[in-house]
Amino acid sequence: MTKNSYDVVVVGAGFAGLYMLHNLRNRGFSVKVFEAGGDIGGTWYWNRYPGARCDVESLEYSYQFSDELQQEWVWSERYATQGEILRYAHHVADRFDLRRDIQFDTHIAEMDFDEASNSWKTTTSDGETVVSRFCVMATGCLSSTNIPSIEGRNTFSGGTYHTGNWPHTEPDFTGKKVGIIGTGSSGVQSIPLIAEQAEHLYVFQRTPSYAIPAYNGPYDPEYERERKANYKFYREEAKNSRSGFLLAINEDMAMDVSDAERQAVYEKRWKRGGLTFLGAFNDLLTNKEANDTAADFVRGKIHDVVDDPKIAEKLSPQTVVGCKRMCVDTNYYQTYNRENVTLLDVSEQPIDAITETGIRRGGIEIELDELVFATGFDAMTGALAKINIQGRNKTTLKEKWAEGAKTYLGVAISGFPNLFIITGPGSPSVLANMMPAIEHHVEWISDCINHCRDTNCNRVEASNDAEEAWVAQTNELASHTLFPTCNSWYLGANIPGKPRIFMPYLGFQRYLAACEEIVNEGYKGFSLS
Ligand code: NA7
Repeated sequence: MTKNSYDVVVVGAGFAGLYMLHNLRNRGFSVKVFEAGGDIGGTWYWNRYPGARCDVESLEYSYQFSDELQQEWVWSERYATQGEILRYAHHVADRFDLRRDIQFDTHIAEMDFDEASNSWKTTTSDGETVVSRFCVMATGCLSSTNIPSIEGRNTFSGGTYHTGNWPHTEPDFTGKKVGIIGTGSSGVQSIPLIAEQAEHLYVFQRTPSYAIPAYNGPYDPEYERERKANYKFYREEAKNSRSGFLLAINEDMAMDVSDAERQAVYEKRWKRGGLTFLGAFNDLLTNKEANDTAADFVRGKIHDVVDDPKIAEKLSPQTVVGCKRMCVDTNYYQTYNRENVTLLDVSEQPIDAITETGIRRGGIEIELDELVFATGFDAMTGALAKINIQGRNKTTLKEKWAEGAKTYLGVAISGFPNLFIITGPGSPSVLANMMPAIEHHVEWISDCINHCRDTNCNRVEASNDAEEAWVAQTNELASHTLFPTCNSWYLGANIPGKPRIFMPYLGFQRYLAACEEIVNEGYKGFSLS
């Protein structure tokens, strides 16, 4: 084997890439990982904005492949900060000696499949090439930042930031007039902290989000001890759930109980905090009438917190709860009671332009020193689309996905043999708990590569029919829910011109069962040759 030849090339050194490397290396494969960032961590390397935290509880948003690891690591809070999660990633990399196979600060420009040798040639933007039988794309599903093409966006002379590409030297907003565009999870998390620093914060909101209080705080040692003592049980419970984490979904239907009972259930969930609110009733995401009751409840809470009823009204979403990912907040709505915070509704009065000195809206210029884009990502496909990936017959992935992203199981693409994606479109990852989804994909892919080695196969490829059936099933499952009713990034609707296709597969447990069945039936839907 030459120096530039490997069994597997992995692109990305976030949690997916790190575990992929570890798992494949343990099985004796030679692996090379390329990472665009200067260090490990992926999402948690880039998203360093004030208030960045995970919205899944720390004891669940963590690896389970090593019991020693899950026992030894101590999480300080219910919802860990970006910094703590990154420290955890570093601990994992050190513990399993992962860095020696990772090349940092390296963008991948091209990947070409050679049909004669059944191998991939990967080319970096510096022109370095490596050859491998297999490639695994661990490029993340929320990693390609979206900056909207607002007129004059490059003319602003102050500091500009995107929450998903936050500078490593923390900006100081003290005494500054700051504008922030976007009120999704990143906006909701950062707005309260930026408001504490800034002289004045202007929030440009297009669509309000539903936010549920986190009630974050240090873990109770007894709670942590019990969870860790029974980790196996809790992890299994999560795998057997719809979402891959413990939402404690109530089996009752919302409209089958009295109004008073329903309110009491919502109240209890609200006090518990976090995404478990969505588990208040079994049919919240399938029955509009049921969903309306939850929406009314949250709107009522917003009005309770926000002093000015007009601002409360503007902050109150009219969309389906949970249709876009709910935000988990700390003092978000309370922030609008501050005198130094102004909410500007850009659905009512759009931004005309970004200028050298601020933002012009309705002919009036709002002067700003700093401008923050909390405008999200070209989700699930963006990072892959940036690489010129050429499969069989020189077809590029961009061409293949021109009408919408299609995969088989969210891990393989017809026409792109020996290439795997972790948490790709068609996988349940973004509507589930990302960590167990990543671990599952990694293990499934690694098993498949291993199976290929054991059976002397050189090429593994998803069939077009299997892929079409998977896409149809993904959309069919979504069509029985309220998910397709809003302009979410799940549908690609946040990016102008992006083809609309519902990308996440609904149902974590169902997905795991499908993947297992496909293997048991001899990798049904794949050709192994
Ligand atoms: P999101 O959830 O995609 O939020 C992006 C926000 O930016 C959202 O409020 C958008 O409004 C807003 N946006 C985007 N383009 C514009 C323009 N042109 N004008 C005004 N407002 C705009 O991204 P996040 O980073 O907050 O969260 C991503 C995920 O990370 C989240 O789902 C969690 O899983 C963690 P819109 O709703 O499109 O009207």
